[in-house]
Amino acid sequence: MKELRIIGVPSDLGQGRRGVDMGPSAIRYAGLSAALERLGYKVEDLGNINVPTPEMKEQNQNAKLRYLHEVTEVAKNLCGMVSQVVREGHLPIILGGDHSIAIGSLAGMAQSSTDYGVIWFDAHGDMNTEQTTPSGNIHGMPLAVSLGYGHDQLVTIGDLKQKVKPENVVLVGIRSIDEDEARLIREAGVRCYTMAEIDRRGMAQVMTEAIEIATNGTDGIHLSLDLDSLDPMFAPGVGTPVYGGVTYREGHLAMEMLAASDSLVSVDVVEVNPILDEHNRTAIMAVELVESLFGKTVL
Ligand code: EXY
Ligand code: MN
Ligand code: MN
Ligand code: MN
Repeated sequence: MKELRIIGVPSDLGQGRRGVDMGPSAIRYAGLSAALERLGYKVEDLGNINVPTPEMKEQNQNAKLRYLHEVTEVAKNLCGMVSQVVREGHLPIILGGDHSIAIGSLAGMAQSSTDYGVIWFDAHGDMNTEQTTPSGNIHGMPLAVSLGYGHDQLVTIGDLKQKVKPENVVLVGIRSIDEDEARLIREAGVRCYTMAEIDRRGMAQVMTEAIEIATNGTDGIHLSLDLDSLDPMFAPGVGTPVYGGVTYREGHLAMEMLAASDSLVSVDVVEVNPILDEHNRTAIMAVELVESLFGKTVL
Protein backbone atom coordinates (compact mmCIF):
# COMPACT_ATOMS: atom_id res chain seq x y z
CA MET A 1 0.00 0.00 0.00
CA LYS A 2 1.53 3.31 -1.11
CA GLU A 3 1.76 6.21 1.31
CA LEU A 4 -0.33 9.22 0.36
CA ARG A 5 0.85 12.83 0.11
CA ILE A 6 -1.60 15.73 0.03
CA ILE A 7 -0.59 18.91 -1.82
CA GLY A 8 -2.87 21.97 -1.73
CA VAL A 9 -2.87 24.44 -4.63
CA PRO A 10 -5.07 27.41 -3.62
CA SER A 11 -5.29 28.97 -7.07
CA ASP A 12 -8.23 30.85 -8.55
CA LEU A 13 -6.14 32.41 -11.31
CA GLY A 14 -7.29 30.08 -14.09
CA GLN A 15 -10.91 31.21 -14.05
CA GLY A 16 -13.13 34.19 -13.45
CA ARG A 17 -14.85 33.68 -10.10
CA ARG A 18 -13.24 34.10 -6.69
CA GLY A 19 -13.45 31.44 -4.05
CA VAL A 20 -12.03 28.31 -5.66
CA ASP A 21 -8.71 29.20 -4.00
CA MET A 22 -10.38 28.11 -0.75
CA GLY A 23 -10.95 24.60 -2.15
CA PRO A 24 -7.98 22.97 -0.38
CA SER A 25 -9.13 24.30 3.02
CA ALA A 26 -12.71 23.18 2.43
CA ILE A 27 -11.64 19.67 1.42
CA ARG A 28 -9.30 19.39 4.40
CA TYR A 29 -12.06 20.69 6.69
CA ALA A 30 -14.36 17.99 5.29
CA GLY A 31 -11.97 15.44 6.77
CA LEU A 32 -9.85 14.13 3.90
CA SER A 33 -6.79 12.98 5.87
CA ALA A 34 -8.77 11.28 8.64
CA ALA A 35 -10.96 9.50 6.09
CA LEU A 36 -7.92 8.09 4.29
CA GLU A 37 -6.28 7.08 7.57
CA ARG A 38 -9.46 5.19 8.52
CA LEU A 39 -8.94 3.20 5.31
CA GLY A 40 -5.50 2.20 6.58
CA TYR A 41 -3.29 4.60 4.64
CA LYS A 42 -0.34 6.53 5.95
CA VAL A 43 -1.08 10.13 4.96
CA GLU A 44 1.11 13.19 5.12
CA ASP A 45 -0.18 16.64 4.26
CA LEU A 46 2.59 18.69 2.64
CA GLY A 47 0.61 21.93 2.96
CA ASN A 48 -0.08 24.46 0.22
CA ILE A 49 1.94 25.71 -2.71
CA ASN A 50 2.40 29.47 -2.60
CA VAL A 51 -0.07 31.12 -5.00
CA PRO A 52 -0.38 34.89 -5.58
CA THR A 53 -3.82 36.43 -5.07
CA PRO A 54 -5.30 38.30 -8.05
CA GLU A 55 -5.30 41.54 -6.02
CA MET A 56 -1.48 41.43 -5.84
CA LYS A 57 -1.04 41.29 -9.59
CA GLU A 58 -1.27 43.92 -12.24
CA GLN A 59 -2.86 41.85 -14.95
CA ASN A 60 -1.74 42.54 -18.48
CA GLN A 61 -5.04 43.64 -20.00
CA ASN A 62 -3.84 42.86 -23.52
CA ALA A 63 -2.97 39.33 -22.66
CA LYS A 64 -5.28 36.81 -24.27
CA LEU A 65 -4.68 34.29 -21.50
CA ARG A 66 -5.58 35.61 -18.05
CA TYR A 67 -2.80 35.36 -15.44
CA LEU A 68 -0.58 33.41 -17.83
CA HIS A 69 2.59 34.25 -15.94
CA GLU A 70 1.20 33.39 -12.50
CA VAL A 71 -0.50 30.18 -13.66
CA THR A 72 2.82 29.14 -15.24
CA GLU A 73 4.78 29.74 -12.02
CA VAL A 74 2.26 27.79 -9.94
CA ALA A 75 2.33 24.90 -12.40
CA LYS A 76 6.13 24.80 -12.35
CA ASN A 77 6.20 24.65 -8.55
CA LEU A 78 3.56 21.94 -8.47
CA CYS A 79 5.41 20.00 -11.18
CA GLY A 80 8.53 19.87 -8.99
CA MET A 81 6.61 18.83 -5.92
CA VAL A 82 4.60 16.09 -7.66
CA SER A 83 7.61 14.55 -9.36
CA GLN A 84 9.48 14.48 -6.05
CA VAL A 85 6.58 12.80 -4.22
CA VAL A 86 6.36 10.14 -6.94
CA ARG A 87 10.12 9.58 -7.01
CA GLU A 88 9.93 8.95 -3.26
CA GLY A 89 7.43 6.19 -4.01
CA HIS A 90 4.31 7.97 -2.73
CA LEU A 91 0.99 8.78 -4.35
CA PRO A 92 0.14 12.49 -4.67
CA ILE A 93 -3.37 13.81 -4.00
CA ILE A 94 -3.47 17.33 -5.42
CA LEU A 95 -6.19 19.65 -4.13
CA GLY A 96 -7.30 22.63 -6.24
CA GLY A 97 -7.87 25.31 -6.90
CA ASP A 98 -9.16 25.64 -10.40
CA HIS A 99 -8.38 23.03 -13.06
CA SER A 100 -5.42 24.97 -14.51
CA ILE A 101 -3.34 23.38 -11.74
CA ALA A 102 -3.53 20.02 -13.56
CA ILE A 103 -0.95 21.43 -15.99
CA GLY A 104 1.53 21.15 -13.11
CA SER A 105 0.28 17.77 -11.90
CA LEU A 106 0.66 16.13 -15.29
CA ALA A 107 4.01 17.79 -15.95
CA GLY A 108 5.22 16.43 -12.60
CA MET A 109 3.94 12.95 -13.37
CA ALA A 110 5.67 13.04 -16.76
CA GLN A 111 8.92 14.11 -15.11
CA SER A 112 8.70 11.29 -12.58
CA SER A 113 9.00 8.85 -15.51
CA THR A 114 5.80 7.04 -14.59
CA ASP A 115 4.16 6.06 -17.88
CA TYR A 116 0.56 6.96 -17.17
CA GLY A 117 -2.84 7.35 -18.78
CA VAL A 118 -5.42 9.97 -17.80
CA ILE A 119 -9.09 9.81 -16.92
CA TRP A 120 -10.42 13.36 -17.07
CA PHE A 121 -13.70 13.43 -15.16
CA ASP A 122 -15.39 16.71 -16.08
CA ALA A 123 -18.45 18.47 -17.50
CA HIS A 124 -16.06 20.27 -19.84
CA GLY A 125 -13.41 19.17 -22.31
CA ASP A 126 -10.68 21.50 -21.02
CA MET A 127 -9.25 21.26 -24.55
CA ASN A 128 -9.19 24.92 -25.55
CA THR A 129 -6.06 26.67 -26.75
CA GLU A 130 -4.96 30.27 -27.01
CA GLN A 131 -6.64 30.30 -30.45
CA THR A 132 -9.96 28.72 -29.49
CA THR A 133 -10.64 29.97 -25.95
CA PRO A 134 -13.87 31.96 -25.63
CA SER A 135 -12.94 33.24 -22.15
CA GLY A 136 -9.15 33.50 -21.82
CA ASN A 137 -9.49 31.31 -18.72
CA ILE A 138 -6.68 28.78 -18.49
CA HIS A 139 -8.82 26.27 -16.55
CA GLY A 140 -10.50 25.58 -19.92
CA MET A 141 -7.14 24.48 -21.39
CA PRO A 142 -5.18 22.08 -19.14
CA LEU A 143 -5.86 18.88 -21.06
CA ALA A 144 -4.90 20.51 -24.37
CA VAL A 145 -1.70 21.84 -22.78
CA SER A 146 -0.82 18.40 -21.39
CA LEU A 147 -1.21 16.92 -24.87
CA GLY A 148 1.14 19.56 -26.28
CA TYR A 149 -1.38 22.06 -27.70
CA GLY A 150 -1.45 25.71 -26.67
CA HIS A 151 0.70 28.58 -25.49
CA ASP A 152 4.43 27.86 -25.63
CA GLN A 153 4.97 29.00 -22.07
CA LEU A 154 2.49 26.38 -20.82
CA VAL A 155 3.38 23.41 -23.01
CA THR A 156 7.09 23.73 -22.18
CA ILE A 157 6.63 23.33 -18.41
CA GLY A 158 8.51 20.18 -17.37
CA ASP A 159 10.79 18.07 -19.55
CA LEU A 160 8.44 16.92 -22.29
CA LYS A 161 6.04 18.83 -24.50
CA GLN A 162 3.54 15.98 -24.58
CA LYS A 163 2.87 14.80 -21.01
CA VAL A 164 0.60 11.93 -21.96
CA LYS A 165 -0.21 10.01 -25.13
CA PRO A 166 -3.66 10.86 -26.54
CA GLU A 167 -4.43 7.17 -27.02
CA ASN A 168 -4.26 6.77 -23.22
CA VAL A 169 -6.54 9.74 -22.44
CA VAL A 170 -10.29 9.60 -21.84
CA LEU A 171 -12.82 12.28 -21.01
CA VAL A 172 -15.81 11.19 -18.90
CA GLY A 173 -18.99 13.11 -18.03
CA ILE A 174 -18.73 15.66 -20.82
CA ARG A 175 -21.70 17.91 -21.65
CA SER A 176 -20.27 21.33 -22.43
CA ILE A 177 -17.77 21.81 -25.25
CA ASP A 178 -16.99 24.81 -27.42
CA GLU A 179 -17.15 24.32 -31.18
CA ASP A 180 -13.44 24.67 -31.96
CA GLU A 181 -12.60 22.72 -28.83
CA ALA A 182 -14.62 19.78 -30.17
CA ARG A 183 -12.54 19.87 -33.32
CA LEU A 184 -9.30 19.56 -31.33
CA ILE A 185 -10.68 16.67 -29.26
CA ARG A 186 -11.40 14.80 -32.50
CA GLU A 187 -8.08 15.75 -34.10
CA ALA A 188 -6.06 14.77 -31.03
CA GLY A 189 -7.75 11.37 -30.96
CA VAL A 190 -8.91 11.54 -27.36
CA ARG A 191 -11.82 9.22 -26.46
CA CYS A 192 -14.69 11.33 -25.15
CA TYR A 193 -17.53 9.73 -23.13
CA THR A 194 -20.32 12.31 -23.12
CA MET A 195 -23.23 12.23 -20.68
CA ALA A 196 -25.38 11.06 -23.59
CA GLU A 197 -23.17 7.99 -23.99
CA ILE A 198 -23.17 7.37 -20.21
CA ASP A 199 -27.00 7.56 -20.27
CA ARG A 200 -27.22 5.07 -23.11
CA ARG A 201 -24.52 2.56 -22.18
CA GLY A 202 -24.25 3.00 -18.43
CA MET A 203 -21.38 4.17 -16.24
CA ALA A 204 -20.13 0.61 -15.58
CA GLN A 205 -19.53 -0.08 -19.28
CA VAL A 206 -18.02 3.35 -19.85
CA MET A 207 -15.61 3.01 -16.92
CA THR A 208 -14.59 -0.52 -17.98
CA GLU A 209 -13.54 0.94 -21.33
CA ALA A 210 -12.02 4.09 -19.82
CA ILE A 211 -9.82 2.07 -17.47
CA GLU A 212 -8.80 -0.21 -20.35
CA ILE A 213 -7.77 2.78 -22.50
CA ALA A 214 -5.89 4.57 -19.71
CA THR A 215 -3.98 1.46 -18.58
CA ASN A 216 -3.18 0.09 -22.04
CA GLY A 217 0.63 -0.06 -22.08
CA THR A 218 0.99 2.30 -19.10
CA ASP A 219 1.99 1.95 -15.43
CA GLY A 220 -1.30 3.36 -14.17
CA ILE A 221 -3.93 6.07 -14.17
CA HIS A 222 -3.91 9.74 -13.22
CA LEU A 223 -7.46 10.75 -12.32
CA SER A 224 -8.22 14.43 -12.81
CA LEU A 225 -11.47 14.84 -10.89
CA ASP A 226 -13.32 18.07 -11.60
CA LEU A 227 -16.25 18.30 -9.19
CA ASP A 228 -18.36 19.94 -11.91
CA SER A 229 -18.51 16.50 -13.55
CA LEU A 230 -21.24 15.78 -11.01
CA ASP A 231 -24.70 17.17 -11.44
CA PRO A 232 -25.04 20.52 -9.60
CA MET A 233 -27.71 18.80 -7.49
CA PHE A 234 -24.88 16.92 -5.75
CA ALA A 235 -22.04 19.42 -6.18
CA PRO A 236 -23.40 22.98 -6.27
CA GLY A 237 -20.16 24.59 -5.10
CA VAL A 238 -18.37 24.87 -8.44
CA GLY A 239 -17.68 27.89 -10.66
CA THR A 240 -18.99 26.49 -13.93
CA PRO A 241 -21.96 24.19 -13.12
CA VAL A 242 -23.75 22.41 -15.96
CA TYR A 243 -27.04 20.55 -15.56
CA GLY A 244 -27.38 16.93 -16.58
CA GLY A 245 -24.29 15.61 -14.87
CA VAL A 246 -23.05 12.46 -13.20
CA THR A 247 -25.32 11.31 -10.34
CA TYR A 248 -24.22 10.52 -6.79
CA ARG A 249 -24.15 6.77 -7.40
CA GLU A 250 -22.63 7.01 -10.89
CA GLY A 251 -19.80 9.05 -9.38
CA HIS A 252 -19.18 6.51 -6.66
CA LEU A 253 -19.44 3.60 -9.07
CA ALA A 254 -16.75 5.17 -11.24
CA MET A 255 -14.47 5.66 -8.22
CA GLU A 256 -15.15 2.14 -6.93
CA MET A 257 -14.24 0.69 -10.32
CA LEU A 258 -11.01 2.69 -10.32
CA ALA A 259 -10.23 1.36 -6.83
CA ALA A 260 -10.88 -2.20 -8.02
CA SER A 261 -8.57 -1.67 -11.01
CA ASP A 262 -5.73 -1.01 -8.53
CA SER A 263 -4.10 1.26 -11.08
CA LEU A 264 -4.29 4.77 -9.61
CA VAL A 265 -0.93 6.59 -9.59
CA SER A 266 -2.06 10.15 -8.82
CA VAL A 267 -5.18 12.29 -8.51
CA ASP A 268 -6.34 15.92 -8.75
CA VAL A 269 -9.47 17.07 -6.94
CA VAL A 270 -10.39 20.46 -8.37
CA GLU A 271 -12.91 23.28 -8.81
CA VAL A 272 -14.50 23.11 -5.33
CA ASN A 273 -15.66 26.69 -4.61
CA PRO A 274 -16.78 27.09 -0.97
CA ILE A 275 -18.22 30.58 -1.58
CA LEU A 276 -20.72 29.11 -4.03
CA ASP A 277 -21.33 26.00 -1.92
CA GLU A 278 -24.04 25.06 0.57
CA HIS A 279 -22.64 24.09 3.99
CA ASN A 280 -19.48 22.65 2.42
CA ARG A 281 -21.40 19.81 0.79
CA THR A 282 -19.34 19.86 -2.43
CA ALA A 283 -16.13 19.41 -0.45
CA ILE A 284 -17.82 16.63 1.56
CA MET A 285 -18.85 15.01 -1.73
CA ALA A 286 -15.24 15.29 -2.90
CA VAL A 287 -13.99 13.52 0.23
CA GLU A 288 -16.61 10.79 -0.13
CA LEU A 289 -15.60 10.20 -3.75
CA VAL A 290 -11.93 10.03 -2.74
CA GLU A 291 -12.84 7.46 -0.07
CA SER A 292 -14.44 5.27 -2.75
CA LEU A 293 -11.44 5.86 -5.00
CA PHE A 294 -9.13 4.56 -2.28
CA GLY A 295 -11.17 1.45 -1.61
CA LYS A 296 -13.97 2.24 0.81
CA THR A 297 -16.70 -0.38 0.53
CA VAL A 298 -19.83 -1.11 2.52
CA LEU A 299 -18.92 -4.61 3.65
N1 EXY B 1 -15.03 25.94 -22.26
C1 EXY B 1 -15.14 27.11 -21.42
C2 EXY B 1 -13.87 27.95 -21.51
O1 EXY B 1 -12.87 27.47 -22.02
O2 EXY B 1 -13.89 29.09 -21.04
C3 EXY B 1 -15.43 26.72 -19.98
C4 EXY B 1 -14.34 25.96 -19.34
C5 EXY B 1 -14.66 25.51 -17.95
C6 EXY B 1 -13.56 24.59 -17.49
C7 EXY B 1 -13.96 23.93 -16.26
C8 EXY B 1 -13.15 23.62 -15.23
O3 EXY B 1 -13.57 22.54 -16.18
MN1 MN C 1 -6.55 33.60 -4.67
MN1 MN D 1 -12.13 20.97 -15.68
MN1 MN E 1 -15.26 21.47 -15.58
